[in-house]
Amino acid sequence: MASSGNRTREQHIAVFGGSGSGKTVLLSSFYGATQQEEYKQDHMFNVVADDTGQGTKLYQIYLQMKNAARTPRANRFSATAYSFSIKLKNWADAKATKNKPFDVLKLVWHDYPGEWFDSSVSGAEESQRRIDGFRSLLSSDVAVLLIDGQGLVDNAGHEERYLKALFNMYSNGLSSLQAGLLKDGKPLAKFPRIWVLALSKSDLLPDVEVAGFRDILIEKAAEDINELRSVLGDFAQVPEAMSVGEDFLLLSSAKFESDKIELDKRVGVELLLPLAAMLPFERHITWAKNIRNGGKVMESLIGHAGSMVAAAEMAATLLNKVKWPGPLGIVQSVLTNALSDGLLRDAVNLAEDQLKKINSDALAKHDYLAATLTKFQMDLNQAEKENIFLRSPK
Ligand SMILES: Nc1nc2c(ncn2[C@@H]2O[C@H](COP(=O)(O)OP(=O)(O)OP(=O)(O)O)[C@@H](O)[C@H]2O)c(=O)[nH]1
Ligand SMILES: [Mg+2]
Repeated sequence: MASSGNRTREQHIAVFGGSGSGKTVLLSSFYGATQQEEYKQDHMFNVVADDTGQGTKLYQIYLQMKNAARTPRANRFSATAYSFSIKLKNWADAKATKNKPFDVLKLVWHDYPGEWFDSSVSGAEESQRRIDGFRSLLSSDVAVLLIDGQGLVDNAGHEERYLKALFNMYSNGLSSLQAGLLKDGKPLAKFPRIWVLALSKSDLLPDVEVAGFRDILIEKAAEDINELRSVLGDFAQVPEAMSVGEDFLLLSSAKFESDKIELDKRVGVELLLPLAAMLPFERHITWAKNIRNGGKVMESLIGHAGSMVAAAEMAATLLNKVKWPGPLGIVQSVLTNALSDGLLRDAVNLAEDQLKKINSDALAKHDYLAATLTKFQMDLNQAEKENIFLRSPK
């Protein structure tokens, strides 16, 4: 996450799922779509893979699916991070972004091999490799836990069989890594604090809306989700500042048929960028408010993770209200002022028409950053209306 002095805002997203649950296809579907002309025309930014070789490989997977109905091979024991720059089309127009705390957005996507959860670890070396791989995920802001639609279809009527096994796999897998990840058992300041539950391959369950998906999970696996929440809570400082299993999402990377894969029939894939960019911001403001009211110190969040600073920066960027005090501004005081101003809360509670207005004003001023961020909020709101996304009510 960026702080003052650094013009880049990086959001990390980690995608977890058992082997074959659709992680690699999802990543390729996400990236491949951004490389299409239509996408470039429809958006105020281009998505560019920072590592050209990685980008080429991902795009190849996309094209092979699209043109030859070929699916990717399973990842074997290697966790990989993919870094994408979200390049605003007027990035060269320095005037438009000069008063912004940041002007470059990056999305770092961590693809974690499902096998690491599925199979028990054999040997010290592999165990260490798994811990190292996991450590790189710890910088993520948002974790997406995939629930495989195929698993629900295969266990129709007895979904608990699949769900219990899945959540236990996550809980046990994480528990077993705990000793290796925590130094002297001390909880971490930086840890993914938002764990979204996502139904992958939702095209296999065409009648299930996001609320129905949530209901299946709660009805059949509430205890197991609570257990996972408690395991995750042991990893992080200020565990009150976490949302585990409060947000739900439907995903489908493509429509898979016997002889073709239709990559333009997708659900939820385009939401991952807005989700990674906006959810941490929104949630941190809620936590800050609640934890302050509880008389607790936010310092651990502010000091170590810089998340509140990031939230204040985001609010300033969105609302276009505050003049940012320059690269090495007194972040703490800006933050305090912003909070007492109610500015942060304003920024997350923008009504639809306010959002639209800020969005069109920003566009008129060629402030593509504010326009993009407001569009992200609008996309999330729209997804809620379309019953593919359910945001934590908190
Ligand atoms: N119907 C449907 N099938 C999908 C979808 N995404 C993936 N699949 C199927 O699931 C298979 C596995 O997907 P992958 O993305 O390779 O799975 P993974 O999670 O990366 O698996 P590992 O690499 O082993 O961890 C694909 O080969 C497709 O057949 C989807 O959105 N809808
Ligand atoms: Mg894979």
